[in-house]
Amino acid sequence: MLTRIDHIGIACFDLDATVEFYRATYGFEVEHSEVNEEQGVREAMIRISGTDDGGASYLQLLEPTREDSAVGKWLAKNGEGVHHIAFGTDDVDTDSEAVRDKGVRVLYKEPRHGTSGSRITFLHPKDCHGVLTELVTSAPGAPAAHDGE
Ligand code: CMX
Ligand code: CO
Repeated sequence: MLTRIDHIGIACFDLDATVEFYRATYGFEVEHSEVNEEQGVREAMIRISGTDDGGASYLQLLEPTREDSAVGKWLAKNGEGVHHIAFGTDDVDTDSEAVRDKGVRVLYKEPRHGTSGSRITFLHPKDCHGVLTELVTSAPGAPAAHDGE
């Protein structure tokens, strides 16, 4: 079951400058950052709040590591801005199959590696009224998908 907004993905040209904007303007701090080579991103997770199911909501700031990545291509076309939304679930396998059965294109046959050992998949934006939609399940034992390290 999809229980929360896990994060909103925001594409940016300069991760450090964007992190600094969120810190200086709102006081938000980075909880976790990493490079995900498969996705072609350098990313920083900014925690916004906890939720009643033990998870949390984040902004996922994304800087491309290569021009031909999903975020690199999107930035070249659109400039900076909101790139995707991610719903949190405790069972991304079941939920992505259920969505697939409803005729929505799920981009990966099996969920792939996401932030902090989470498992992620994406739904095609053209089947979701223009919104690239991610489904994410936290790593086992993690209270939230993106516990700081
Ligand atoms: N939001 C809404 N629409 C989008 C979009 C986005 N983020 N990205 C692409 N589109 C639209 C394009 O505007 C285009 O529409 P038009 O044909 O009307 O112009 C159409 O989808 C095809 O776009 P494209 O530029 O040709 O790009 P591709 O088809 O090569 O790739 C997609 C699109 C969604 C398949 C690809 O971005 C993808 O695989 N995304 C999933 C992976 C990802 O985004 N990883 C980064 C985040 C990692 C993380 O969250 O951890
Ligand atoms: Co994401």
